Parts: sequence; structure tokens; C-alpha cells
Amino acid sequence: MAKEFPEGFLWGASTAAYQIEGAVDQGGRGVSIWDTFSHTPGRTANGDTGDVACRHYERVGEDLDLMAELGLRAYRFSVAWPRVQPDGKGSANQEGLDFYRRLTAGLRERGIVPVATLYHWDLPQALQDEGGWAVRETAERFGEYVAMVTAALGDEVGLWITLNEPWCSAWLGYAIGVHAPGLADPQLSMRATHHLLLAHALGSEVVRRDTKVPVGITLNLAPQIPASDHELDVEAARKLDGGLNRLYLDPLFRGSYPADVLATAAAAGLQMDVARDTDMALIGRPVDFLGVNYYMSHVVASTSRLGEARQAGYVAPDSLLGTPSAALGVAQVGRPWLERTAMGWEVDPAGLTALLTRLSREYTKAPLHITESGVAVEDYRGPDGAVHDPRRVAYLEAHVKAVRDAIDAGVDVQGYFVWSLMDNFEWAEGYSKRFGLVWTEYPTGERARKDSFGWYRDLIAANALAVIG
Ligand code: IFM
Repeated sequence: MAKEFPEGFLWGASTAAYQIEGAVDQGGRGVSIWDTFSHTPGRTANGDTGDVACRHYERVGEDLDLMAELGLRAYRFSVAWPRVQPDGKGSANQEGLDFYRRLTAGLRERGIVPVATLYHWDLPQALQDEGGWAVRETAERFGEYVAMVTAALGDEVGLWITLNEPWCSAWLGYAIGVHAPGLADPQLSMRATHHLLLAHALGSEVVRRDTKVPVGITLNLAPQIPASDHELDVEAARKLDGGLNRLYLDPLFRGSYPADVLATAAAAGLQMDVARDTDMALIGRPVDFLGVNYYMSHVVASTSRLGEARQAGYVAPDSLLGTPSAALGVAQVGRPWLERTAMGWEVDPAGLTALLTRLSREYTKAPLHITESGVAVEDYRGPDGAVHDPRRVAYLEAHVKAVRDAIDAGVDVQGYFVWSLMDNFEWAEGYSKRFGLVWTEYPTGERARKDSFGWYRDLIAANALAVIG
């Protein structure tokens, strides 16, 4: 039985500039923190960099045609700040803006709504040299950069997204150090968190001033499920929910940082010491929509109850010594009965329905867009050139169904964007992980449609899931 989606539902696919464009030294582009990071020995798998990536900068016409063939209603891309403003300050680089003008015009000609993310992790290196997101000036510079982009693209874009996944920028970049700029100082992550949220607020003001287009932010959110209903496990899950989800949702939708998260941070010697009261009012201004990137949920146990968690069938790490989790007294435990992706992430479509209903119940009635959902699979291209990826089709089908369940429960979900249109540079994992509907042949950049491409094309054409189990 087919189940239809609301008319006008935005079926899309997502990418990000550094992951696909390549051409890092063309068109007047400046150096980004990811150029520096990926060129530092030992930082990425196989020493991979985004220098060439998918050659999207040169193959943009072919990619637009692929999107049209797929029947996409929307395409989410990101604008590379160092292409537009090579040093993160000073005048705009018209050649960089022209690239995004051509891309946006090409989308419109094909009837595809452009959805533009203004920051997807590629900070100009020159701003990093002055402190990056750990300093307030970067948020102020972001507002100026946004004005350059809106002056060029303005109302041609259908949805503006200020930031992609600020948690990753702040914590993977400044505390855990596995993303650019590769620092290991959690106090800087606290400051980066605040300045990223401030940048979102300042950037949103500019979009509102210069366009009539809806503006929002994209967060990576993941339910943290207690391993049992014991109060210690419930408390452990609440701690991780605080650090990953509420640290961003509360300021955006309630205008303040959650008190329990600040208290946990303070106990670890970390302070939110750069937030000004006037900032919070700005950050808490309503968004027009919220972008949700969903890949997984986690089960969380108190470290004092790992034995009980094992007895209940969870897989618990043998030693947490020296990990941030140990300091917090919490541990994420595995569910061996769940499928895992090539990234090692547990597959839990029901977690998406739970997340969407929670957002609507606790945080916002603004429209939600799933701005990323997808899976890395160990794809293989056969001698005939075909890529059969039934696991990706099953994954996407289950997650689209989970979205449909949320809509049935009354949640206003207006779009679903597959991560990703094509295989690309998966950050610290380099080119070793493939998320695409389209296979990228490295390093030539040749494209090949995977089976999931045909599956998604048919879904979009029908605006319905063929079978609802
Ligand atoms: O590739 C990333 C993307 O850049 C941000 N969200 C998660 C994806 C998969 O890891």
C-alpha cells in the first residue's frame, strides 16, 4: 500500500563545499582550516585531502543534470566562506560568488529549490589564526560574510541555513581534535559553542534584513536513551542529552543555556564565560525552520552500572580510563542486535520518529526539515559499472517511513534530504566512506548511478513510499 507525503514535500539531497568541490586553488579561493588540517600528516585516513574531491567545481553542469534526472525538488549545498572572502575579512571575491550564482541559477532552471548552508566547517584559515570560533570577532566577521552572499544570491535561494552542526565544529574541532582545527581544549569548545550560536543569530539578522527567505539552522541531534529506568542510568542519559542536544536547543528555543549542563561543565572546570546577556536574546529569536541531521541514537548507562548493562545484553567498553565519559560517569553502550553502518553507527529509524516528536513537543512548532539522513555502506562497483546498494535502499526506506510516522503523529516535517548526493570527502575518514546515491570514481570524478538513485527517483516521482510495512 502506498502512503503519500504532503503536497509540496521537499525531497532533496545534501552536499557540502569542501567535501565535493575540489579546485581549492582556483577562482581566487583562500585557504580553509580543512585545507590545513587535511594536509597535516596523520589527521585524515590515508592522508586524504579535499584538494580534488569530486571535481564538482568543474563538473557542476553534469551534477545539475543528475539532480534533474533524480527529480530532486531541492538541493542543499554549502557556500565556502574562503571562496567568497578568501581571508575572512575585506572585500568579496566575485569569482567565488559567481560560482554559486551559476549553481543557483542552474537549479532554478531545472525547477529545483536551492537550499544554501552558509557555514559547513570550512573557516578561512586567516580567521583561525586569530582564534577561530573561540573568539567573538569570528561571529562578527560571519555576519559580514553573510551580507556578501545574500547580496549575490538573496531571494534566489529557497531556504537559508546559517550553520551546519555547530556541535561538531565546537567539540570535534576544539576538544576532541578529530576535526579542524584539531585542538584539544574543552574550554575553547565552550567558547566556540557560544560564538557559533552568536554567528547564527547575527547571520539570521542579515538574511532577514536582505531577503524574504526563511532562515534556520541545522543541528546534529541524537536521542540518548537510558540503558534502564534506574535513576543513575536516567541521569547518565540526561547528561549526554544535555551536552549534545540541549546545549544547542535550549539557547535557540528558550534563550538560555540549560542550568544542569552548565553545572556539569563547571564541575569539570569549564565555564560559559563569553556569553553576554544581550547575546541570549538574539540567539533565542525564533527561527523559521529547524534543520535536523539524524544518523543514530545512543543507549547510555552510568559507569557504576556497566555490569547490569552487560547482563541486559548491551555491549559495554572494558575500560573507560582517561575518556571524557569516565570523567562524567557515563558510558554509551552497544546494542548488538542492531545493524551497524560502515561508520560503525547503530541503525535506529525509530529514534528519528522519537526525536521529531520530542522537538515538536518540547521545543518548537516551526517546520522541521531532515537536512541530512543517509548511510555509509561498503559499496562495490562491479565490472559492468553497476553499484547494487540494497542496504542503503533499506536504510533510506526505513528512515523515510520514520518521518512519515512523525507526520502522522502531528509533527510538521516539510522536507527530507539524503546525505549525500554523491560519495565525497568524509572529513577525517577521507574517501574511505561512501554515502552517495551516486558513486564517485576517484580520482577521475566519473559519476555512476547506484541502485538507490533509481529507488529515490521513483519515491520522489510518486511522492509516496511504495510499501509501508
Ligand atoms: O559528511 C557529514 C556531513 O558533512 C555532516 N553530517 C554528517 C555527515 C556524515 O558523517
